[in-house]
Amino acid sequence: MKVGIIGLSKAGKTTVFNALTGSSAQTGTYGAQKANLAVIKVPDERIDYLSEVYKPKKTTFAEITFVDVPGPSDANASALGGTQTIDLIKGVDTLAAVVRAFIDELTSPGEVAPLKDFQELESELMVLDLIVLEKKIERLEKEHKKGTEYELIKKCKDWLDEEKPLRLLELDETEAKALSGFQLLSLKPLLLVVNTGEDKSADLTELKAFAAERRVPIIDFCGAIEMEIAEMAAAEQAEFLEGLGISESARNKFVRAAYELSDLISFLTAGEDEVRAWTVKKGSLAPQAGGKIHSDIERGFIRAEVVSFADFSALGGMTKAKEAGKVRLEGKQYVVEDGDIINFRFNV
Ligand SMILES: Nc1nc2c(ncn2[C@@H]2O[C@H](COP(=O)(O)OP(=O)(O)OP(=O)(O)O)[C@@H](O)[C@H]2O)c(=O)[nH]1
Ligand SMILES: [Mg+2]
Repeated sequence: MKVGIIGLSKAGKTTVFNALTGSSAQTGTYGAQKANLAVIKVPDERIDYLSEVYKPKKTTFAEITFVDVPGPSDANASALGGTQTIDLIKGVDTLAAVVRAFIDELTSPGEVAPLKDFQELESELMVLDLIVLEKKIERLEKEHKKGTEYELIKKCKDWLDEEKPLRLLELDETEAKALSGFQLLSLKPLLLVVNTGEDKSADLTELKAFAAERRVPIIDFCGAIEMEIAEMAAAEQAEFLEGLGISESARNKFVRAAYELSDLISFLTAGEDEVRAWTVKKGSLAPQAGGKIHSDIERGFIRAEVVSFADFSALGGMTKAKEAGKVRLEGKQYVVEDGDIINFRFNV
């Protein structure tokens, strides 16, 4: 999964990027034109457990790539800056919108208005989509191609004209597929990250109500504090979080929300060579899931040997799980579930 961090100038995008990834990209660099990139391992206690059991040569966690887009070079410019920035966010699967709710006259002066900022950001995503769709409509009209694609694009344009993001438009599978090539921004899953500041004094009631209406999940944390914690060694991190009364790190909060939002689940493979987590869409069938590992598995799929992690850990390993009849043989129509430990049988 690739996540793009967007937000108005000085919202704390780079600070949040550091908090989520443990990077130390420079913050407060007004008008920096460089994007920051980092890959994190998705924390997964099931993988930790399986590694203890199998002692594999290699342990591989699922990964998330974060892109922190540069803020606009000019305070009056649009929130998302220039073409380069827009191209960067077109390539991501999920958007994380950072809004400023911290009050700090020195580092980020001006009114603290998280709802207004979020609305501004969202309008900008919608306007960018409108530009793309209008161009396409014009071309199709010129070529006299007023078929189903034209109708679909018209429907999207009308929706945007009512100032509603495309993610709220009901689309069937064929329509969603037809639109995927346009990389429409307001269609991407969007997660709202409220950068609360140290004292959490900003009122978020209106913002929360609006986000709920727009079906945008919210997480909130203080970017500055979480950034400092993310730079510490793991053992120290836990201690600091507890000391500050923070129940869960920003990274863990974020990962959970992003998986839920994007309808993603993990299945696991375990053996002496490697213990590994794989990310798939909820509802994936066993052969598709196997295809994540290798296209041969999908092509030559025979059966999947499946045991849930819950059964595996409760019974204490594969042998015990087999004895208890908890290892199932599943066919092509099996819908993979989160936490399934799978061994694929295939033949090519
Ligand atoms: N007090 C306080 N300051 C913060 C917090 N988060 C960010 N800042 C400060 O706000 C300023 C802007 O933060 P950045 O993370 O650079 O913001 P940005 O959105 O990446 O900025 P641009 O990329 O220039 O648009 C920096 O000086 C940060 O130190 C916070 O939670 N509390
Ligand atoms: Mg920045």
